[in-house]
Parts: sequence; structure tokens; C-alpha cells
Amino acid sequence: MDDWLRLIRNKEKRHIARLISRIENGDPQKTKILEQLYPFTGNAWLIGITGPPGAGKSSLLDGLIHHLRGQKKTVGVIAVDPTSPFTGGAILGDRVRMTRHALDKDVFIRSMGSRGSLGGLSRAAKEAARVLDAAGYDVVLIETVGVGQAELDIMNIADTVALVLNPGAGDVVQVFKAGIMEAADLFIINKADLPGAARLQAEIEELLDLVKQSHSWRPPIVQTVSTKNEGIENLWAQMNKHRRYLEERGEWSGRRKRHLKEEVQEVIEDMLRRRLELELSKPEFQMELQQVAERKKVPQQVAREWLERVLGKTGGEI
Ligand SMILES: Nc1nc2c(ncn2[C@@H]2O[C@H](COP(=O)(O)OP(=O)(O)OP(=O)(O)O)[C@@H](O)[C@H]2O)c(=O)[nH]1
Ligand SMILES: [Mg+2]
Repeated sequence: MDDWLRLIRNKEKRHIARLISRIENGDPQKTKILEQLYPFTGNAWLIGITGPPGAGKSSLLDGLIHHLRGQKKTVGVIAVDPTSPFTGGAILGDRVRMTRHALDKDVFIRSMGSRGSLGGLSRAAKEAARVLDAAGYDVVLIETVGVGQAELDIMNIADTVALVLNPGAGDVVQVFKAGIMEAADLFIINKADLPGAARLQAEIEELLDLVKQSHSWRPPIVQTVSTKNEGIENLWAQMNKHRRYLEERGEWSGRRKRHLKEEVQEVIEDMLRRRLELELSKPEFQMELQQVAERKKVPQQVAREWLERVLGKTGGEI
């Protein structure tokens, strides 16, 4: 085994952090690195936690990490904030709220902002999660801010997805519209100490009745007060219930296969896009466009020819 891989497998945090940065910054060795890590992945339980800004995701994670450490489980965290231009450790510090675990060798926390991630933040977050998986963390928690498509995309690698909402925040309908109801395996009403928790619970139940679930799992709704560490144990119990549900039905591996298929597809699209961009940046292409403008060539014909340059002769009709 290469030295660097041994260091990662040994959960050397400094080396893990550096490796994630290299991957994030599009290191030329990136593909090779990911290839070497891959055989060691697949063991971590990937749990996604998403929700609107300030819902208490980080406070919840902090409580969850504490709870998991009590069970001697090792924990990796990727905290993704697309609204922050920063990436790395301390800068996001106070948004991350998990600093009490900084000295624990068996807890690794990484925050990621929009800066520096060459292949997009979502790609970078997924790759970072894979590094933590390969390092051997038992549980990898992925926090993302927001309730939109981009957050959902990141959640696409998670075995279990939890959505955090707050009483009185009025974002249930927005969540419903964004299609997150279907993606959530679990609802967390955090800040249950504030007025309106019962009402929010009723609203979520009502929406769950509306959404046609593709399977028999009905997402449980857990109330928490993360600042007082209340409800964390129940949250963990519900997450375990979800995992057992998936495993008993063969859905655990089914879901993972689906995620991997999506990943392969995503990478293909990404490769194609880059190859295409490279081809289309050539001056010849500008000349072709001129011909199209002068009605000497048909757009479809030019498109087909240039696609063939990228793909090689396909033989058939495209
Ligand atoms: N009253 C109350 N406040 C809470 C609770 N949980 C978190 N907070 C507060 O809500 C604020 C936001 O908490 P964070 O944990 O940073 O929330 P977040 O969702 O990670 O925030 P972003 O990452 O910035 O989107 C902090 O001031 C917390 O102290 C809770 O259960 N009850
Ligand atoms: Mg946070």
C-alpha cells in the first residue's frame, strides 16, 4: 500500500484534510487517487442532513457526534455551504458549531464553500465523503444548507436523508415544492422548544399523506432541541430503524447501486462536456459557425460533425 493511503487509512487528519483539498482543487492525480481509494469505500453509513439556513443542522450534528462517540463510533463530517465563498477548516468555524470535537482523533470535520471546487461543489462534496469513507469512519455526516435542487443533488449519495425544519419558519410548502418531501427519509423538527412544533408536525403529516411514497417507509418525524441535546437519542434510533428497513428489503444495496449508476452517468456527462468545450474552443469551429450564419451549412449538420469529432465515428444516426 502507498504511504499516503496508509496515512489516510490510519485516519491522520492532517493528511485527510490535505488530500480533500487536492481533490477539490482538481489535482492532476485526482482520478488516480480516487481509484486507489475506491476499494476501501462502501463501509461508512452516509447520512445527509439538509434544511434551511439556521435550522440548527450543525448544532444537531454536534449532538449526534457526541452521541455516536459515546458508542465508540468514528465520525466524519462534510459541512457544505454553497453561499460561502470559503472552504477549509477554521473560516466557517462559527457556522459549523462542532469545534468541541476538534481534538478528537476519531472525528473529522470539513467545511466546504463554493470556492475552489473545480468540478462543482456537489462533486467535491461527494468525493470528500468518499475519502472519509475510505479512511474508515463508521458514519459520515453530510450537512448542506438550503432546500433546493443543489442540496438534493448532494443528498444523492446518502443512505439516509434527514430534513431539518423549525416551528414557525413557514418553509414547509417551499420544501414540498422543491420535491424534498420525497427525498427525505426522516423529518426533524428542531427548535421544538419554540412555539408551533405541534402544528408543524401536523403540517408535515398532512403533506406526507399527499405525497405518494414509492415504498412503504413512512418518514418518521422527530422533535429535537439540539441546544439542550434533547431528542438526539431518539433521532439516532429512528435513523437505525430506517437503515434496518432498507437492509431487510434489500433496498440498502439497491439504493447504493442506483446512486453509483447516477454517479457514473454524471461523470460521463462531465467528461463529454469538457471534451466538447475543448473542441468548440477551436478557431475552426468559429469558421463553421460563420458558414451557418451565411446559410451555407445547416446547424444540425455542423452539430453532428462536431459531435463525431468528440465521440469518434459512431456509424449510426445521432
Ligand atoms: N431555541 C433553539 N435554538 C436553537 C436550537 N438549535 C439550534 N439553535 C440555534 O439556532 C442557530 C443556528 O444553529 P446552527 O446549528 O448553526 O444552524 P445551521 O442549520 O447549521 O445553520 P447554517 O449552517 O448557517 O445554515 C444558533 O444560534 C443555535 O444556537 C434549538 O433546538 N432551539
Ligand atoms: Mg451549519
